[in-house]
Amino acid sequence: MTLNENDIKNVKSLIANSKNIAIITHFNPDADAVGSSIGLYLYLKAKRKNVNIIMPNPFPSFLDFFATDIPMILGYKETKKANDLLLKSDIIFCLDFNMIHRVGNANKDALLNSPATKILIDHHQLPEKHFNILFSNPNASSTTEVLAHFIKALSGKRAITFEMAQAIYIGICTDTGSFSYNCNNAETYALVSDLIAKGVKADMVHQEVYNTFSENRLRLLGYSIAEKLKVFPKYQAAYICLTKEELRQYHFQPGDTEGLVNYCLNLKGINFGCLITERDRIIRLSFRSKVNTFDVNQFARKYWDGGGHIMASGGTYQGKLEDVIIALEKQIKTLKDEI
Ligand SMILES: [Mn+2]
Repeated sequence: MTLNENDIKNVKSLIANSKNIAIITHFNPDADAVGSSIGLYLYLKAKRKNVNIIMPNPFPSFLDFFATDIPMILGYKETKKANDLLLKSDIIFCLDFNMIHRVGNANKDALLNSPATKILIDHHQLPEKHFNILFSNPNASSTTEVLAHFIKALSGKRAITFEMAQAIYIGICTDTGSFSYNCNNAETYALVSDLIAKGVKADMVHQEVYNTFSENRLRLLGYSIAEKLKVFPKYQAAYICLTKEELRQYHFQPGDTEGLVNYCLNLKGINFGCLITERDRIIRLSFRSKVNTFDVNQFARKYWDGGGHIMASGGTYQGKLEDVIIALEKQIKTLKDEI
């Protein structure tokens, strides 16, 4: 991956001349968001910069094993502090999102209005125009992969420490579903090889990330598949819908439905999967598709006020769950013609 040389030069001098740097990522941060924030934080700290991570809301607890020692400001809770930091920063690094509103309502205006230079490091398609310098590569497996190349371009391979390597690896590993999609690029594996050489224990990371379910989470998974999976073979589609009440019964914690949507695609002949979850004030939808079938980024943009990647996207709806189901089933029936 080659990053624009002028942009790198520019960023190098911006960092050298900066006093305050903020790092912000998207609301409901996933492992790539957290990994890239921590990787960049550690890099800037090593350069003795005054840097703060603003996490819009808490990240899933399975990431605690590598993230607990890193100070973070919770944007939705410590809103004033977070927004003051955004407004007085010289540089704001925006990681793993392509639209300002993805940071959440508490921080989006401060981010938008901040006079700081906004530097995007990301892998989502079609970033908004509000960013000043972009390192955006939709072909990359993850934001942490782009970040690794960014750090290398600025300071060389040796600047990546073990802790940074681990954070980078976690982003790649989770955003590719443990190397099962978005990972046909030899360069990704060359990077992973470097990360392993830095001391990353891939087996240990895998255990921490995938084998730390609570009993409730595992039972919710079983229930979702046994009772809630709806399959439309004729339309190559399947979905799972979980109500607020069902989530409550299984003592839902953030992250508990992570990966659940992928089970729809375990079915032969099913190329489109969706998970609907009814939250407190909003209904969330996640979409997945198999390689070379449907473009769920377009689907989410068109119908559900969302977006993401070709094979993984999400959207939201404010209103009744029944209406979501009626609309989705209708859309499923026209999938082939429309996408
Ligand atoms: Mn990502």
